Amino acid sequence: DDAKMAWWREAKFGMFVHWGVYSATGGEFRGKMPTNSAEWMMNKAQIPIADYKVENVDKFNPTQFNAKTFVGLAKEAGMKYLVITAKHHDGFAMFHSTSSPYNVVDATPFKRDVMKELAEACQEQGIRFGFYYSQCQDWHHPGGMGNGWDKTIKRVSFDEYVQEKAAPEIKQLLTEYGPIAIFWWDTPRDMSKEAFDSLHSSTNLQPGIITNDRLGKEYRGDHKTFERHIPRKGPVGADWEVCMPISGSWGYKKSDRDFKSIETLIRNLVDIASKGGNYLLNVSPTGEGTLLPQATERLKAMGQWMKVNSES
Ligand code: FUL
Repeated sequence: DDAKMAWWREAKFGMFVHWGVYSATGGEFRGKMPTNSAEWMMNKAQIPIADYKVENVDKFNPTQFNAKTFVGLAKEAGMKYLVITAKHHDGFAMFHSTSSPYNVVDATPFKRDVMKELAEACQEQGIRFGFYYSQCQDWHHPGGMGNGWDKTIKRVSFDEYVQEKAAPEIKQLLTEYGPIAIFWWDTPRDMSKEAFDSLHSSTNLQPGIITNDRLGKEYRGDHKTFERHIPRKGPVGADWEVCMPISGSWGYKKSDRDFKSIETLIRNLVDIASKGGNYLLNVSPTGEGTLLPQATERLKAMGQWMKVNSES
């Protein structure tokens, strides 16, 4: 659909944000760093739900977070859209979910709906706003996929999870947060036709919304997602996007030393844009709610480079 894709094709550059209760400890669990990508720590360290609550949910209090400043930085970097983890695989909702109390407002000391704050700041500053939502994996709900380690869970069916949590949360995200430009599915698995239909049909609640290709095999969405790597050639006749963390981890990881150089980041952007794709560059707010100076510095430098090179 050319008309609806027009702004996205033009945009070229967007901000991806992985932020969740895993950020509170920077991917560390009781002094150990179980994983390369912090948002996977609950799974990699096989953390029981009860311990994750004590170590991460109860400690999530990002008092330095300021949505306006945050979005301002994306804008300064030359980014045109922002996609953020409304719920990652750990099952924790970073918005005020009305279907599960396992959310940032009801379960953390912070009690602020950070998705609402970001939605508003994006609207004010002219940045298109989108949600990432892990529709299949949910390591908290007893019917969600992926948690095979917590034996205290009394399992229920996946369809129950969809009906009780995923479907209503997605619906809420698409109706209570203003204009939503993008819905970004992740880690597709097989689901019943009913489950697919109920999730997929929700996206009609936002006219013109753009989705990626990770809902399920049969659903191609509006654009292809490449993860962490740039294809040698862009796929013919398809819209596509490369998502990539600015450092090594998607979620904030303490002592992450894998920040890409400014030169690499600018080359990546040029490489992708020249092949017809978009660059969705991920940043990782800390447990305080701010970015590390390494990230801020790089975003500003990219914005500066673009400014200089677009003035004739
Ligand atoms: C992956 C996820 O498992 C990662 O944690 C991350 O969100 C990445 C963008 O997609 O498949």
